[in-house]
Amino acid sequence: MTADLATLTAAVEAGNRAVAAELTAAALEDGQDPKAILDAMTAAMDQVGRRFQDGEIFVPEMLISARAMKAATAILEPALVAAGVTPEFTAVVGTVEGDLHDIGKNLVGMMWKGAGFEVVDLGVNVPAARFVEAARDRNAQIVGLSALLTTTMPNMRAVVEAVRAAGLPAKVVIGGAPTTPEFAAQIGADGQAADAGAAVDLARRLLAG
Ligand code: B1M
Repeated sequence: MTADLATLTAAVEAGNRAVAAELTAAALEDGQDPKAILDAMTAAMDQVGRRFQDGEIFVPEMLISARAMKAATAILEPALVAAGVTPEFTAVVGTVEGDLHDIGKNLVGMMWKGAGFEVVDLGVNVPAARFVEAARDRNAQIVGLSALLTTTMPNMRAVVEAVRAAGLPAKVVIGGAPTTPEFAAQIGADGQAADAGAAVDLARRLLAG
């Protein structure tokens, strides 16, 4: 198989897991730069995020692309580590205390990984103190909170307050069906994203200063 990076981008975007993995292995065998291989996959996920935001594709397609990227990055990871390519930013993500919904949160985590962030996924039902502990331990630049229930939304405020009280510099991003930009402003979060593609744009915008 020819290790053409444009074909790799297309395979990840189409969610063709086997081809994406094979092309990644072939590109490494050809001696191509691991960072260039990663950039080819990230370009695919950028496009997936845009198409999702534009309503051209839906959750299943996005999940399939994210899984193709996951399979390919697993092959690439040892080469990235050996080449000293480390993610520029770390994001801690979780569903807030009392809330067990994780599909949207997982998508956001996958898309952030696709954007080249290191993602520390704390899972569901995460208390404020756990977000603070992980953000501090991992020197995270972003803390991402998900909530799907109107009854658990107030727990987002507790996390924002705990992150600020701990003096952490991380930007706090919230999301989930019942959240709004107005609610984010009310609780002192740095922003709200309506979907996983928007979460990538928002994080990049906040990290750019
Ligand atoms: Co639940 N549930 N559920 N549920 N559930 C909803 C949310 C509900 C709207 C259904 C309804 O009544 N129509 C309703 C909430 C009503 C409300 O509060 N306004 C509800 C309820 C009431 C409940 C229970 C209380 C039911 C009960 O037990 N009586 C219970 C609560 C349990 C708990 O959490 N403590 C419950 C349980 C469950 C299941 C366990 C059965 C299951 C969750 C399984 C799982 O997640 N592993 C479940 C499901 C599947 C749903 C629905 C049907 C689907 C949610 C979903 O995964 N959507 C949901 C109804 C619905 O949304 N149509 C419902 C797909 C997902 C991709 O979208 O999560 O919105 P979403 O994520 C999007 C965006 O919101 C955004 O990006 C994602 C991708 O674009 N986003 C972020 C999400 N997090 C983000 C974070 C960001 C940025 C963007 O930055 C960090």
